[in-house]
Amino acid sequence: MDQQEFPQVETDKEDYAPGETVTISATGFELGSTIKFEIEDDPADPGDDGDVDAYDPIEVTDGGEGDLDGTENGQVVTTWEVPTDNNGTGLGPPDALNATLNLTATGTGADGSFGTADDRSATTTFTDSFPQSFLTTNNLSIDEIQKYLIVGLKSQDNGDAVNLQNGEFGADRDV
Ligand SMILES: [Ca+2]
Ligand SMILES: [Ca+2]
Ligand SMILES: [Ca+2]
Ligand SMILES: [Ca+2]
Repeated sequence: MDQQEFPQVETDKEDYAPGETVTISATGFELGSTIKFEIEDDPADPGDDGDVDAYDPIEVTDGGEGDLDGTENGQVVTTWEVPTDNNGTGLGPPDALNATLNLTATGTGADGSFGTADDRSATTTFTDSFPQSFLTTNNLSIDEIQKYLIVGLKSQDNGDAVNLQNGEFGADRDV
């Protein structure tokens, strides 16, 4: 490795809820290289939908458009939104709900190409849980949690509820 930093990838939190934004940082990669971020459900823990989902890869060049740190420094910062539905249908249990997700960042290395000997990669994991705070602070039952997904808080204590069994939006619901 000579003087180079060891490549690493990390997320800003360990656990997220559906619809949350994951901020991803990859560091210690070759200056100006392109990094591909691949996210998929862990086959051993694919979530409530039962599918091992693989999500669209994200490719960002260090210092290029989409690199949120805006400079060529061997680090790429990007974001990924946790799914709110199943397989893009707009319905059903979110793809990653209660799953463990594996995140792999692969850098092209100095040659600018994937699939060659100087590629380098790093991995990490994170999870997508139903927010525990809903359970504890709102005194909801597990039955209710399994039946409804609260997709957005409109105010301090009110949100839209989706019935996970038929995919319909319910009326505004106190949560
Ligand atoms: Ca950068
Ligand atoms: Ca899944
Ligand atoms: Ca799915
Ligand atoms: Ca390469």
